[in-house]
Amino acid sequence: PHIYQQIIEAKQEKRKLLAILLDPDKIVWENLEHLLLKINESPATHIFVGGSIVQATILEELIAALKQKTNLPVMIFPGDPSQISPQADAILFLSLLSGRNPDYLIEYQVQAAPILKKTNLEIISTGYILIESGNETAVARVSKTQPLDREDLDLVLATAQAGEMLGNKLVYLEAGSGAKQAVPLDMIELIAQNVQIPIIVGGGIVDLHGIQDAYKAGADLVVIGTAFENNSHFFEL
Ligand code: 1GP
Repeated sequence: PHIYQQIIEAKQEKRKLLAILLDPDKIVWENLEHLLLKINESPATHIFVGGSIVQATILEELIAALKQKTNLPVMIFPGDPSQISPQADAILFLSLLSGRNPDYLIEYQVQAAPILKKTNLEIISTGYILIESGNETAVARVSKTQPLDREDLDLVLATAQAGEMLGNKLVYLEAGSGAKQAVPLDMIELIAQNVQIPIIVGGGIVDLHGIQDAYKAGADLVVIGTAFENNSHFFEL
């Protein structure tokens, strides 16, 4: 379980972590070499791979390229149990705690368990909490769940704490890919002060200030998807 151990150590040493999220469906394959180069030049510490709907062969191809051409840990960030690849290093074993759709709370985890047992993937159970972001995001649409009200700090905190009590190793505060508004900073702060496990924050963060602000509020790992997807020079700005 060394990837999780590294995340814990980074938290203890107050070293902030950064993940680039790659959606296999949005990869422009002609530009793959360039993309890999930019990932290697970036300050990223992790690569997340996943999306709402992903074709299996494309997933395998992308992970193979990442493992060959980068040294960063590749973590699957699955939309459903079809998105499991034994070539990755770890998987965020998500439970969508903000929603009340049993498929995303337990059914998909039951389906995934026997598949995961046949791999050597490091399994990192993650309480996944979708926060309302001013626009409908793919997570809400595909999971058919309501995000939590961005003003209801008490409910978000109770949800994160329930996740921690259930044994989740990470909490992921998610505004959704392409969110209009990122996770509120006071929300990150409150969760950081009241849970012990590391906090991932992502969705709608579009500039370096947004990353710094999330870190300052208490995020341990920030996820950047769309901004890097739209501009491979994003981290040079
Ligand atoms: C989505 O949190 C990630 O799951 C990243 O979102 O694409 O908005 O950066 P963006």
